[in-house]
Amino acid sequence: MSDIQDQPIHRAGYAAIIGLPNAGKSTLMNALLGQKLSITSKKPQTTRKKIAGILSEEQYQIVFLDTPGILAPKYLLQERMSRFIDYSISDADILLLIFDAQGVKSAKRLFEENFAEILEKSYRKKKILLLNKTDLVTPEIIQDGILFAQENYKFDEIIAVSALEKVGLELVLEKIIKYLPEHQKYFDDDRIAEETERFFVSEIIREKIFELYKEEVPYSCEVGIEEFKERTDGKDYISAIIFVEKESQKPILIGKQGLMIKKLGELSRADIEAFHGKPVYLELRVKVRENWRSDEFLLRQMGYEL
Ligand SMILES: Nc1nc2c(ncn2[C@@H]2O[C@H](COP(=O)(O)OP(=O)(O)OP(=O)(O)O)[C@@H](O)[C@H]2O)c(=O)[nH]1
Ligand SMILES: [Mg+2]
Repeated sequence: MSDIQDQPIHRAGYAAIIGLPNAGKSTLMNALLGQKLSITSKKPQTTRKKIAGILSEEQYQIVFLDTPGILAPKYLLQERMSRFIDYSISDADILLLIFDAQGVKSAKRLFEENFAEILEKSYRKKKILLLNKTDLVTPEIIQDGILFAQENYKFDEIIAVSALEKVGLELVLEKIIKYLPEHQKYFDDDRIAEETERFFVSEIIREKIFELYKEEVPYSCEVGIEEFKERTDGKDYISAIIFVEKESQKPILIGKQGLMIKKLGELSRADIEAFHGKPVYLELRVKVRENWRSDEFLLRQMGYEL
C-alpha cells in the first residue's frame, strides 16, 4: 500500500475569465484548453452564458469559466448575462481579468467603471491581469498598461499575452497552477466540458450567425436544438430552430431564394461535424419569439437562468 504522504499534491480549482466585451475571453479559454469550445467573433457580446472548460493533468485540474463581457444591462437578456458573470466570479478561486491592450490609454476610466468594484470584492481571490492583444500595440503601450495596473490595483500577476497568437500562455498556465488550491479533481479526466453537446451545436450555429449577418440581427437571434438523433446506420440528424425577435427578421435570416440560410447551414454543418466527429444532417428553421430578449419566461426556457 502506498503511503498517502508519498502521493503528489493534487491541485484543482476554478478560474473565471472576466473582462469587457470583445477582450478575447473566449479566444483565451480555447487557447488554454487547446481546443475550441467557446464561440468567438469580431462583434462584442458573443458569449451569453457561463461556459466551463476543463483542463486535466495528472497533478492538477483547472476549470475555466468563460463569461459574457461586463456591461451595464439595458434589457433582461443582458441582466441575465451579468448574473452569469457574478456567479462565475463567486465560484472562482482565481480571477483572470483580461484587458484589451488597445484600451490602455483609457485604462483608468475603464477599470474604475468596470473592474474596481469586482476587484475590491474579490480581495480574497488570486487575481491575474492579462493584457491581451499585445500583437496589436507597441511595446510602450504594453509597458504603460503594466505600470498602470501595478500602481493602481493589487494583482498577484500581470502578464502580457496574445490569446490569438498564443503568446505568453505558458506563463499564464504556470501562474494559475501556482495559485490553484490543494483539492481533488472536480471532474473525471476525460471530461472537457460541463454543457451538453446540444448546447455546443447551438453555439456553433450562433457563431455562424455572428459571422454572416450584420448589425442587430445576430443579437436578435437565439438557437435551440429541437432534435438530435444519433443514428448508427447513417448521418446523425439535428434539427435546430433560430428564434428571432420580429417577423421582419425572418426574411433577413432566410435571404433571397433561401441563399443566406443555406450558407448558414453549410458553414454550421462543417464545424458541427468537426466538433461531433461524425457527419450530420442539419435542418434549420426560423421562428419568431416576439421580444424574447426582454421576456422572462422565454429567457428561462432558453436557459438563461442558473
Ligand atoms: N489581434 C488579436 N485579436 C484577438 C486576440 N484575442 C482575441 N482576438 C480577437 O478579438 C475578437 C473577440 O474575441 P472573443 O474571444 O470572441 O472575445 P470575448 O471577450 O470572448 O468577447 P464576448 O464574448 O463578446 O464578450 C475576435 O475577433 C478574436 O479573434 C489577440 O490576442 N490578438
Ligand atoms: Mg466570448
